[in-house]
Amino acid sequence: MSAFRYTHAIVCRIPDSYKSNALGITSPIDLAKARKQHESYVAALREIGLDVIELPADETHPDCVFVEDTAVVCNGTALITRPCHPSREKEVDYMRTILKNELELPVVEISDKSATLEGGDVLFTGKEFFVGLSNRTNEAGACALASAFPEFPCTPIKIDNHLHLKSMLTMAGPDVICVASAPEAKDALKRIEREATFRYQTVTLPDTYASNVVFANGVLLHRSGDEYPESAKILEEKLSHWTLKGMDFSEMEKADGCLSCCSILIRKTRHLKNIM
Ligand code: CIR
Repeated sequence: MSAFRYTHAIVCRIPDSYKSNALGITSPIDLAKARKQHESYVAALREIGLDVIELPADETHPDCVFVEDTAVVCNGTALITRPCHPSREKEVDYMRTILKNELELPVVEISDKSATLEGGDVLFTGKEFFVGLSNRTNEAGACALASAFPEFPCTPIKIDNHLHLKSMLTMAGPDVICVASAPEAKDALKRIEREATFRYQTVTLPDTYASNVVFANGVLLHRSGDEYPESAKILEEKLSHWTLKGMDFSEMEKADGCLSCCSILIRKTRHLKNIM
């Protein structure tokens, strides 16, 4: 079964505090527009067949909409991360409860107190992990990821000038990496290609934020042609075998967020218990 087939998604609604207190705001956020864009994103996740768990907005955590950073879920196990920024540290508490109690997933914690790890730095290709060593994720965090998922190769990739590894490259399908054309993204890709256990094709996009896509259940969610026409056109030309769905996400981008940041995708398998 493809690694990109999912049954559930976890998202979190946008609190009022997002408008002024999210980290890294680059220009004024239109909160109503942000919520509309987020609602369309959630609707798109439902359309592709996911059971979406929507967490309530948490005013004490202005960045709580960026759930991806709080846990890495793969192969039926959830690793609770250790976000680097103090204002985000406690976002994991609620996520842990949902993963454990609602989704009944085995949860792994990081015991090394020096470790920092954010989900935005974790790229899972379906066969192996790459983990960005960034301002948010350190080597101890990368080691914690490797020990939580020993069944997959896990390779650290040093990144420069971007928030996370997935701020400049993501999976656009099985074995296809969608990468930005910015020099730092090309450098990161070179490191990936040099160290990878498997081989990948690439699609290069001129717009860095457009390189963050979500591929799930045969559908590619990407930044809309209204926002990034050149990048959308390239995706339409090169990946027309998938169902493509363009999304506006300008108001998340203003706080350095992108499409993948706003969900944790999960494949929950049904176990047959006590059949004897
Ligand atoms: C932050 O700086 O932590 C948030 N404003 C943006 C986090 C984006 N998350 C992600 O790319 N996975």
